[in-house]
Amino acid sequence: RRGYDPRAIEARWQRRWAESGLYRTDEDPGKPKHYALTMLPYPSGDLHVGHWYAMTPSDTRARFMRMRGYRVFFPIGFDAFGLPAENAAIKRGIHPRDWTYSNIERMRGQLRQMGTMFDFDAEVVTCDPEYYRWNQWFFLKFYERGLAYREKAPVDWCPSCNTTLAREQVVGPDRRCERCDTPVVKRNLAQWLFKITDYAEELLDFSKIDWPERVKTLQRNWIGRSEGAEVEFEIEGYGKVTVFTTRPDTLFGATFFVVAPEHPAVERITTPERRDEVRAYVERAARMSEIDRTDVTREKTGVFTGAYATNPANGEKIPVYVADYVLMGYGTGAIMAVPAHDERDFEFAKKYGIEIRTVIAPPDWDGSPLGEAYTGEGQMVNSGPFDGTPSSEGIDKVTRWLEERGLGRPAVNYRLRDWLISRQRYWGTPIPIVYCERCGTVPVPEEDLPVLLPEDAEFMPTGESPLKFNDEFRRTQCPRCGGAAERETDTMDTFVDSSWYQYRYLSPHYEEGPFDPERGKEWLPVDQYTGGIEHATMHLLYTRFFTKVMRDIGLVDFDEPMLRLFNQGVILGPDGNRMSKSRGNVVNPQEYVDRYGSDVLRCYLMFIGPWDEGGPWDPGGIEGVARWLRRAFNLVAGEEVSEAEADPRELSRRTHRLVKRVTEYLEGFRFNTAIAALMEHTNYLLAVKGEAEEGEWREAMRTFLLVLAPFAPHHAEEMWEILGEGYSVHEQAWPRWDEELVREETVTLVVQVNGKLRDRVEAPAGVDEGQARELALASERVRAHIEGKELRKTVYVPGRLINLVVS
Ligand code: ANZ
Ligand code: ZN
Repeated sequence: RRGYDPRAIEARWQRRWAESGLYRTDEDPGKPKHYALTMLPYPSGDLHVGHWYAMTPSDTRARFMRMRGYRVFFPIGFDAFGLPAENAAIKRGIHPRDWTYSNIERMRGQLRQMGTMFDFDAEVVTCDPEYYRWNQWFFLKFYERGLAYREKAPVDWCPSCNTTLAREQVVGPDRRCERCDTPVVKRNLAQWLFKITDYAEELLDFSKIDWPERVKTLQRNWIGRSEGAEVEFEIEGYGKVTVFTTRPDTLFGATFFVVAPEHPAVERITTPERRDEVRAYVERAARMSEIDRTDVTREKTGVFTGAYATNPANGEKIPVYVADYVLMGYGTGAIMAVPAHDERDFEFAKKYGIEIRTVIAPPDWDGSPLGEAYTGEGQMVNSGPFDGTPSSEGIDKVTRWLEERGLGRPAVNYRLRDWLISRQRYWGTPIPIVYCERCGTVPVPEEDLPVLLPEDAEFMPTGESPLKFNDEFRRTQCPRCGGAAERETDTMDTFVDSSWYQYRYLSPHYEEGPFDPERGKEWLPVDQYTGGIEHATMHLLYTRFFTKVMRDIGLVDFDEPMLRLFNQGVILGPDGNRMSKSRGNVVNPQEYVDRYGSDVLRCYLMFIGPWDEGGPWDPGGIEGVARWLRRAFNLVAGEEVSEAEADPRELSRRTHRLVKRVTEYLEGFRFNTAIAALMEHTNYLLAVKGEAEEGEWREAMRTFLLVLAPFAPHHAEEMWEILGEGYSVHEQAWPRWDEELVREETVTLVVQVNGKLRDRVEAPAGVDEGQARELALASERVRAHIEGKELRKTVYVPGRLINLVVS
């Protein structure tokens, strides 16, 4: 018999599992497939407890599916491009490639220590040319279909560091530069974008996926669909300017007109005497963030352009303002302002003395001026031929009326913007485009991919792409005419990499396409995805978009990348805050792995609370879990028996009940209750150890180890071997249970006080002494006999009788 040394046990099994290829993906076509995917980590240096929290429950679930008879694909990889590598290069003079690959090397070892069933043969590293080549290939496919285009677009710019910033470098509610704390401004640069807006409507359809309501709501709001109308207003001496409105029923109440500071009409409509003021205002607005501009609590500001627009409904001339609360990126960048029925317009009109004309009467309106904007429904008034029409009908009626006169049309508007993928960064995928003086923008031919990222680059931030300063990279020949040309020097947003990595896992070295279609038929789509909710509106939206484009290209024949999604919560540091490197409250898993082993850490993380809620890290809690596994181990190896009384005849029933519970909990991702059930069962087993009939005991132990295996894979394997069951517990079928046996049966307990029968109570089968005592003490009749006396002891005959000895 071996002693209990979890670290030695774990090291030994990890070696054996690797040698025997236990976790090589099962390709048995006779089994149903299950593709389990956990979000791939960024190779930041060391795995932290957050990685363990995300990955090990996913592993438990994948193991469970495997035992239930599925062939399971459970891969892992590294999301390896991105800023931290470049920042390390700037700070410490290490090449981003060296920094990244050495981190990956270290994290690979740490991943193996987790005791997961990851198939490491499927590993993908997104900064490998054999991976990013396919980012470039996708770019070309998008470009062919008009889904990749170049446009001047505003980017975040730090005026002090003199560089554009990636989204994650802009921090805090007031949007400051991560490095120097300077407020970020917008700057117009020519940028590549992916046309995700073409798929806005389809992305709102969640009918084919089983995803958490929270994620769907976040995506729905992010896409932000609004129905309404486009209406054309004539601006004197300029021409037509279109507005988007959700309230065409209020058209007669439009008493002024507003264009965004960036609106192309601004320069031309502004009268000479207003020019200086307007220009100064436009410049000020350019320095502000969008968040500030849309902050509803901020005082509204604007300037009159000197121009007038004609309200197409009543021919009135209304003043045109420039105001920063109107954004260029939404709708058309111009609005008809209806102060009586829009809060922002109301505030603006009050401030600048503009008429506030009620056109929708509130239910009990007496005709007097409104004290605040009325945004509800009501009857149309002051609206010419529409007077008396309920506003809900007015929306359609006014739209049709405008359409008949060629002044407007129904319109749908989305908040969603196209996905800006250009980064003025080194450590990313080069965009496969060449600019030729004669031929213009020329895509790199497919057969010339990959466009390799060159080794040497200047990392110091200058505001320009580092690749711009690498002549060898930049200067090239035009693939079309052979003349001198220049390469695009921006790289791609790393969210491109993670938009399709689940496909690459299937055949990481495949050279004919992004993935082997034969493998795709075997495994796609992903059946179960797990990861954090913080990715709801970026990664999880982008990967849906990519899959729809892949479908339209003919690469896949389904619409959604991941059928089911489960979001884990966050684990909090000892200070109660979200664990993060910047807060300095991270817990290093290594310390705990060294002390207790992986199984204890895995089980502890699953035990701390419902997985979708996360929970606080409590070092005391991990002790308890360590004790549990040690006691469980003693079931097969140690001397330990429990003092507690329990009924050995309940062994079979309780075993079946355990199987049923753990199965149901695992189906629902309720790892914490599953572990609680395993703990309770362990206590029971210890209490009846040595009392049960041998064959029955062995059967019960086998079953216990089978259901323990997904949670504590090393312990279960070791105990399985000690039990003499061979190798490996992880290749066994998940046990079944007998419904008949698990039905909560009750027994009748005889309750005595000092040996005299006083009552009979109903109790669940398998009731233990503590529960029996509680039930007995709850009985009125029993209490009448012990009142004022002291309970000396109880005598318990399991499932039959309890005697309260009092004096
Ligand atoms: C007239 C009007 C009257 C409006 C009224 C509202 C109430 P959602 O629902 O978010 O789509 N709007 C349009 N484009 C804008 C822009 N670029 N910047 C700021 N505001 C803009 O909002 C649509 C409404 O927001 C539009 O309907 C427009 O104001 C405003 F009683 O038009 B409304
Ligand atoms: Zn050319």
